[in-house]
Amino acid sequence: MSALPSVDEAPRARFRPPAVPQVEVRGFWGSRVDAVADKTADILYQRCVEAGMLDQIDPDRPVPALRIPFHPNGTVTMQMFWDSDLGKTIETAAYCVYRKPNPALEAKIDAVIDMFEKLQQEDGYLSSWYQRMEPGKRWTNLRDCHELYCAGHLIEGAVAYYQATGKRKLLDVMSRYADHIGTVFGPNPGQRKGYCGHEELELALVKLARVTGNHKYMDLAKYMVDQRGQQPHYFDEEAKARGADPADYHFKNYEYNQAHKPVREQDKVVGHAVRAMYLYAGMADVATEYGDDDLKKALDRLWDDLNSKRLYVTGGLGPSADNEGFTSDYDLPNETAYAETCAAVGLAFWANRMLGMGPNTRYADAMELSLYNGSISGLSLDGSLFFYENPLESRGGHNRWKWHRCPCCPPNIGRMVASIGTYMYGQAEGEVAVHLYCDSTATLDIGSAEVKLTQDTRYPWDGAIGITVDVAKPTRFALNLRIPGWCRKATLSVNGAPVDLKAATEDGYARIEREWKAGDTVQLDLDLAVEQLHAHPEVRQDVGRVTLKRGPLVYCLEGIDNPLSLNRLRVPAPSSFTANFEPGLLEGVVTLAAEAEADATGDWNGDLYRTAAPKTETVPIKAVPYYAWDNREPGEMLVWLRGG
Ligand code: FUB
Ligand code: ZN
Repeated sequence: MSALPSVDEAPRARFRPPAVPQVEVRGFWGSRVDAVADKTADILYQRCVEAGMLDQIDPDRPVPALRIPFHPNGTVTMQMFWDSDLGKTIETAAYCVYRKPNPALEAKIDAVIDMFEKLQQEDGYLSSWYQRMEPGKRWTNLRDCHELYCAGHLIEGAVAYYQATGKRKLLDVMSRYADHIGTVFGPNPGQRKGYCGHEELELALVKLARVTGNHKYMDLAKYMVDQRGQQPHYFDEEAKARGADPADYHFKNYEYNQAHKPVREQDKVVGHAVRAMYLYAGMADVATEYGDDDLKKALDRLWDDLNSKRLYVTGGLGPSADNEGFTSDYDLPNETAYAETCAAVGLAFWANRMLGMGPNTRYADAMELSLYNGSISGLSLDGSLFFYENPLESRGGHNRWKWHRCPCCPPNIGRMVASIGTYMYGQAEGEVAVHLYCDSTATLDIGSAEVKLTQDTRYPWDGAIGITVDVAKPTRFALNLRIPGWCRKATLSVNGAPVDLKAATEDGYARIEREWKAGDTVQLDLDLAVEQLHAHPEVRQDVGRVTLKRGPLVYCLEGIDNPLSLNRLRVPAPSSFTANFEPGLLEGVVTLAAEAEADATGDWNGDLYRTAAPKTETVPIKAVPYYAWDNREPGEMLVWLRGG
């Protein structure tokens, strides 16, 4: 379905993700996708309606009153990015109706698309906020008002809806809008030298270019990436043009939106976490498509900064609610962690796009970490309730909610889960890569042929992975299989013959290039040992504490499974833990059980303080995967446990 534009100068293989219809997902992620298809997709639509979004986009209805008051700074209301919430809802619905036909939902989405089509202006412009709520103000405040961000999410929705249903109305609408944006913004005389304060359009334009085969959208994405942070600063000029003082900015400097300097000079992940992740994802797409090593170098500096100093062990990120983002190095508070669901989803976007430049498990490890932990923690197991913040410790008061005034996270986690198959594989000229293991069947495009790969596995509960190859005729290609960075012991065989993993592995991927025949089999066994992780000593909140991890899953203790207040417990050595699959618990999870030590309280006789150290007692403890917490009765939760 997709026409991949080629850029002749690009020196290396470009790995593009398969479209959702190319991957049939079963197993662990299959049941997550089913929850989204069965529940979340309808809920998202319904909540958007209840919020009043359709009143804003439907040109046949009277212009509605403002439903969400402006922020005290006077420039922003969450209502101005309702188009983005609808864009993500359309995207989620697209993937879901492909997986499980849902004619009622599809009809509702078709009606929403009709509204957008009707709303679109002659020149292609499309924004329910600026056309209906703030007419005459378009392109006056890109810094704050999410105008191009909304365009980006509607483009992503359009691409998904086309790929999943074959219906191209929204794709045509959004192509016209992108054409319009391309006339307004760009390097030529008379064009605005702008870009959005909330990144998103960049990565969306790459998707649009890939699906339409129209390279000008890619060029526009590249332009916006490279224009960011240049002088004279667009946000300053734009503020002056609307009669505002550029210094009168709520966030004081442009680190908040990663526009403090040109992106190729940036080396610290700063500011608003979701914005940062979306920008880096767009940059990685551009670096992939243009074979741009200079941009990749900047991305690798940013990658190292995030991964060595600013990332939660769960793959969550952005500790502070003040800027919804980053603070200082090693500042990773647990109980107050903001760690927005969208930010972890954004990290999966970024990591996935770094893999466009070639398989490398440093990126896939982080993608897997955020997917299995800090992202899906944001969605209840049944697909009906959500987290915005994903703390690593709770006294019991942090619980899932039905909706949020700022509903960015529910459709973000919805679309990510429903499109999970696209993260599992990469396809390039003569090559395929398996980034994630999950029971699934993928039909991949290697240029000259189609390759079908069927994974048979219970991963992440079990590390045994069988892969069967299917090709129409014997075909030479390279199969790149990820050996996760966390795995201490792995074995690999092809058609029963062992492969020397050390010799075959580069950047954490075993590369097997040969002529493959239908029925060839690969067996990969990954050891899933229980491990204890320690944090860098500068992370003050985690000193003396450990986290339990098994394979890609980070574990936590919940009050409901444990006899004492969680901070009284001290965990024993990793080898003392037994891993048990419990089919009836939390939709089937491997739990970790051990005997822990605890500070006894029986002999305190009403004292609050005393000179004698507490006595020690032994108690059984049980840990569950972090993503599954708060799916039972509310209670305590702890990721960083006191070490033994
Ligand atoms: O501003 C749009 C979205 O709302 C951001 O990505 C989230 O952090 C939330 O502020
Ligand atoms: Zn969010």
